[in-house]
Amino acid sequence: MIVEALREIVGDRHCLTDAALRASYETDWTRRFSGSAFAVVRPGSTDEVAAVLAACASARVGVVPQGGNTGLVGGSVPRGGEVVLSLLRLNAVGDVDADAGEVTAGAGATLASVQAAARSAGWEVGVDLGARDSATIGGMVATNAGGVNVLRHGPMRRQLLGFEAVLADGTILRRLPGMPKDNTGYNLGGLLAGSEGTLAVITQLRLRLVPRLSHRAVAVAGFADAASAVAAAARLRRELGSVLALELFTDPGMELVMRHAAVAAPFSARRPVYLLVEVGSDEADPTDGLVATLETLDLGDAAAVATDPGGRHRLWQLRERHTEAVNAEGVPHKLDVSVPLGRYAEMVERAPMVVAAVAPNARTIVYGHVGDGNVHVNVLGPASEDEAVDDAVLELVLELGGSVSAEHGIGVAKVAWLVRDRGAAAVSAMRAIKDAWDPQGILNPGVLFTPRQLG
Ligand code: FAD
Ligand code: 2HG
Ligand code: ZN
Repeated sequence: MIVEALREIVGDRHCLTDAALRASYETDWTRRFSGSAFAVVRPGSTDEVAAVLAACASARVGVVPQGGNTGLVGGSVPRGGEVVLSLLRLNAVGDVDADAGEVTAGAGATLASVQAAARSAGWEVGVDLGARDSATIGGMVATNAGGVNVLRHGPMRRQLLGFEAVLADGTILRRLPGMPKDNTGYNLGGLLAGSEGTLAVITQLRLRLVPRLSHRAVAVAGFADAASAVAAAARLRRELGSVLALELFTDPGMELVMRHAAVAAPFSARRPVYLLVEVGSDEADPTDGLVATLETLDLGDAAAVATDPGGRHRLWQLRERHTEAVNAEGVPHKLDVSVPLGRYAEMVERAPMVVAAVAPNARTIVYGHVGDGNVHVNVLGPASEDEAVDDAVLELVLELGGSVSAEHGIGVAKVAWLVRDRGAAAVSAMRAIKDAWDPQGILNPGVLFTPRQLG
């Protein structure tokens, strides 16, 4: 019955029940999380999304919203028996308002497509990340994605000026004009940022844009240990107002990237820890300032600077292709966490140790957005369902006063840790919001909270 209703709404071609056609929607990017969907539906308009949700609500069928399926915490794939609602057909990117620096995009538009539109009008999107060709604007708001420019422009929530979304019962909420000042009660769009598909299905977004920079330079520098790299990062940030990105990676990670992504080393010397820094300005060229600060760091021949687009891209590949290189080695356990900057070096040094204590044969690769205190701990070796290494790393994060999720979200991967991190009162306040917006619990059951029986 429900399948017939869904076919009627989206058309036969966009209601997939055949196992082979559903497969790519059922497994996540890491291959750690998967489940079978009752059906995959691909609506082509907001009205169709509303009708799909109303049909699923009356049939009491769970719904998993899905954008580019690049999420890394298992929130975009079914747990078993839900309808996957793919937003990829809602991919229109509207005209950029070049005076206001704003754009409206469909939830299914990729970040790369919105970046292209923004650039052609002389603007830039404030958030950038390695999955730009597949990650969607809707998924990025749903996860409140961070990426490499948070220290300059903030995460997705900060880019949000308006939204359109559909509630679990099919009601459409719309507030799209995009006004930087709009104090008319609760900020419902802000609430959707980071809601991971549990409150509503986002269908359109209005984003603020940021100015395009005329000068950019990227440097990679090598250090003897994490503490000196973190100290250098703090100094670069303090002394250079033009810092756009501050990233950290280690030699084992660079080794993997060179092997799997055919990227060349930045210089002949090898060091245990590397820092990537990008500066950018639309006024004076910041390259001289960057070089002058690097010279005071006593790096010897362990430094490389690039100002041309090709050279900058080559240096960025060393950091950006870690995720893909790790995936080429196996199915990783991913712990995306943040700690106060003063504990960052300790986190980088101790993460492999706490992993080794519970899984002596595991390999730990650490990298991250050091400018935001964000560490990505990747562990290869333990079986997907063995959570001992996850628990050991997250225990360390809480000991260091950090957050168990910096930018990827809770998904299904860290549900048990949400209450440990935020406390019972905060989680029950979240649950009250969830129950008010989605009383039957049909939206992304099992994400953020332990699942309840559908109402
Ligand atoms: P999906 O994976 O499809 O979904 C993610 C979550 O959002 C799910 O819970 C889903 O149900 C929900 N959702 C998706 N669309 C909607 C919608 N329209 N309405 C309601 N809920 C929805 N993340 C970062 O933060 N920073 C990074 O630097 C970064 N780099 C990455 C690099 C690589 C190579 C990869 C593979 C991933 C990276 N990620 C990063 C993770 C991922 O790209 C982000 O989480 C991204 O925001 C997910 O977008 P998506 O469209 O793929 O969403
Ligand atoms: C990144 O910063 C992404 O590259 C992915 O957030 C992190 O692979 C990861 O663990
Ligand atoms: Zn990241």
